[in-house]
Amino acid sequence: MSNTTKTRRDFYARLDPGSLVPLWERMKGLVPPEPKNKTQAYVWRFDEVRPLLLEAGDLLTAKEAERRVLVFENPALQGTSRINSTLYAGMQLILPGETAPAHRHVAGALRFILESDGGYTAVAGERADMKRGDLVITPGGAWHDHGHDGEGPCIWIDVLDVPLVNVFECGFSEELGEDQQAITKSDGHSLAEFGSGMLPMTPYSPFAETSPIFSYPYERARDSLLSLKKSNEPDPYLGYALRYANPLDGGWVMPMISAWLSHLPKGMATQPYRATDNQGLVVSEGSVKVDLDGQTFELHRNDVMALPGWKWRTLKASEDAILFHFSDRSAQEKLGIWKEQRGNSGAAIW
Ligand code: 1HN
Repeated sequence: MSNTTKTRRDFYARLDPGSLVPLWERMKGLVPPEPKNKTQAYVWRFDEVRPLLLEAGDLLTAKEAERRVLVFENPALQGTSRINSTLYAGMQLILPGETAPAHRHVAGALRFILESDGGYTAVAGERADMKRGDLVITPGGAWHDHGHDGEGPCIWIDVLDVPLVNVFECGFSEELGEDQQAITKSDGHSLAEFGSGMLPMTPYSPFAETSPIFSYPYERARDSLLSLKKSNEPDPYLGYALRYANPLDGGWVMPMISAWLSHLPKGMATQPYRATDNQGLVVSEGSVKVDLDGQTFELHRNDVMALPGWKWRTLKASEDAILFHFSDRSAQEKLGIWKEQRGNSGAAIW
């Protein structure tokens, strides 16, 4: 060790007891020249996760568990309950006759339904059926419980902004003390009031920054997405894509989580693209090959993938594919820090 190094080390050691550190030893880590995302690209295969989730169904009831979920924990983020750097995601099961009791918390949730015949969720006094492909929103602070009066397992993907809420250390939660909240609105109320291209005469926003629509039915979303093909060319970087929107401001459905659907016709390959948002992907229909910084992943129906931000990616559809995407883009945009690059020809990012 040179004399200078030793003198500096000695100096740093004297700073330590006073809770001081020299910025010049830390600066590059604080403001890296480009994003260094900790998230590992990773795929959870439905064929592997589903049997384990059903086994959990034999082990304990939904009520015992409060929420019977296998958490998608990114292998690079062990112990943090995160699928990527900023979002929580997991796969939930309820069985016929079960209820997941009513509670509420500051974190907001979205659910993408994989398998359901008679499952439903109740949000703020309104019941919404859960059908395959539906997007169901639980705004932060809203009472919610799940139930099932149909047949077979009801399985869905939950995505919550829990890690972001916890960065701010501003989380509250509360149990209602009842299995199910009182239903005060008719089924389909939020969709009728806010989701048919019309809005209430007197403006109001029942859930602050979150969309007032609880359920975006797959049938409608899918029809719209596939109808684009009749008149439009696909976006070369995204394929055919439509995002779930908050009808009150045209923004994303939730303040901290973005969600969109894309369709890649069989054989379509997207051009290199990267963006700073931390993403997740669920294959709703078909199969797709994802190339991420030279690593290839083959995904099939109901498989879930964690995609770190700012890595070059291309997607190729092995067969007609419909994909559900979620990310923290909404939060990044609100904070003014989201960036994307379309094509790796060295376009400026500033
Ligand atoms: C939650 O409330 C649900 O309501 C699912 O279904 C997953 C993960 C962490 C915290 C709250 C649900 C959750 C959760």
